[in-house]
Amino acid sequence: MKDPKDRLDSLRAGIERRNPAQPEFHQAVREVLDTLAPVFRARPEYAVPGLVERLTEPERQIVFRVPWQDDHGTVHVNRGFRVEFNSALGPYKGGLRFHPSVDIGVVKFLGFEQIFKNALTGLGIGGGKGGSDFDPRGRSDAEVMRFCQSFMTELHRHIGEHTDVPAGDIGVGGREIGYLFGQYRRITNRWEAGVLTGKGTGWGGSQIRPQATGYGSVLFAAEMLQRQGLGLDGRSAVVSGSGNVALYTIEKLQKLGAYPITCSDSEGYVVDDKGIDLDLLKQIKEVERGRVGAYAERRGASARFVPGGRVWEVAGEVAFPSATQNELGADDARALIASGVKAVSEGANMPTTPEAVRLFQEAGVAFGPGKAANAGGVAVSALEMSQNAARSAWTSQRVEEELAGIMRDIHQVCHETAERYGAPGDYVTGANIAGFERVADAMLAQGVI
Ligand code: NDP
Ligand code: 2IT
Repeated sequence: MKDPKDRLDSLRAGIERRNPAQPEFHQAVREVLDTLAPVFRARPEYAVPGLVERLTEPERQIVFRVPWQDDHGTVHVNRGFRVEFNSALGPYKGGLRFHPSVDIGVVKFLGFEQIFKNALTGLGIGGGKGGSDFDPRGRSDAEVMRFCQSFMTELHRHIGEHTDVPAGDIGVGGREIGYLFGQYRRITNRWEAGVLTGKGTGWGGSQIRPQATGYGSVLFAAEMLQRQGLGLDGRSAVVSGSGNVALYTIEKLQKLGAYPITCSDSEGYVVDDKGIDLDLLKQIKEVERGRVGAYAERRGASARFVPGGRVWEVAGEVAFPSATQNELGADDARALIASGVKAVSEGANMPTTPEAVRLFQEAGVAFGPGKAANAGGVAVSALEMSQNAARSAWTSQRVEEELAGIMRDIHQVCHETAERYGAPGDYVTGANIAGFERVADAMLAQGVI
């Protein structure tokens, strides 16, 4: 029999041939397949022909036209996507991303990651992702509303509380979920709260959902540090991004006594020697929808804005890439390692390039991959679905406790799985294999579909 490593390599080559011009999808697939050889050796039942082929081929891919009119009456045409990747463990679940860089390859990479992440939560959710190349930046509320209504006019026929449950991601937050939910309700004439998550708390949303991804990423970092006998208290932290995930990463770090000193957007980064003033940053980002450059202008002498730079130039003991894919490369990793970084927790999806991951691991830096470290967001989405199904609303305290328990469990299963397969401390291998085992077991039990 062919060695599993050779077989996985030739499967990967075939996947790349069949899906040309999708570099992010190739990267996400490769990162998973490169860690699976030990599990194929130990458990030959996974080596059945067709399993990996099915796992890497979405169950359904929907691409549609989204026409809308701006405030001047000009018509724009965007492209909408929903990739329903795998429903072996539950309804497709995953966010919607509105960003000009979105194409089918990006949505497929995110959907593929989501399968394993959602499996790690243990909450019975399959993997999916969607979005559009629409750029919400600089658009009025009315324009965003018309875009969301047009997007949902097509999407509504594909989703449902037992079928596919979208949520937010880059460019999609509470405002967009509101407009999307309104249009879904109008078209279907149903109060079907569980069709979307990330809703407002007054109309079916869960407490702590906006905070959950960032909070969870910090909790995951705390677990990794604890394994090394270390804590977060008093540690300097570098955080990238200034959106939903970054803001609540900073908030949780401050609550746990750490000292976040950076944030960023696509124009550059801010470093604040006194530590980020979160009220000011939230005012600029959440209320004014402004840029981080404005933070430095208003904060005074302790902060400066570095146009075009990357936060990883700043020394920090813990690092939280929380903006977008491939934002932390090999040179950035070398700089962080030289500055003495102890742990890296991926709040974003695939923000660290494969070479940078390898450098961190070789240097003995605890590295939490996104599919484990940022799973708190989708986990609380699943808790929102539970509350919707029971027509109940949990307290913040209850949701926070559940989130903490889920992040602890995810850390534990990743750690144990890595040890079991001879890779102690390698959370990438642990997360990929633990997620894979859960999905593969369900797929094998449910037959060739
Ligand atoms: P937001 O839209 O709230 O914020 C995105 C942030 O990342 C902004 O600061 C944005 O800057 C920056 N950014 C986005 N694209 C780029 C780019 N191409 N280059 C440089 N900076 C960029 O999104 P979220 O905070 O929700 O998402 C951040 C990351 O976290 C994404 O990878 C997402 O997939 C992941 N994630 C999100 C979850 C959630 O619950 N929201 C759950 C799990 C993961 P700018 O405004 O200049 O574009
Ligand atoms: O990448 C992600 O996990 C998300 N954007 C959240 C998905 C969700 O369904 O809450």
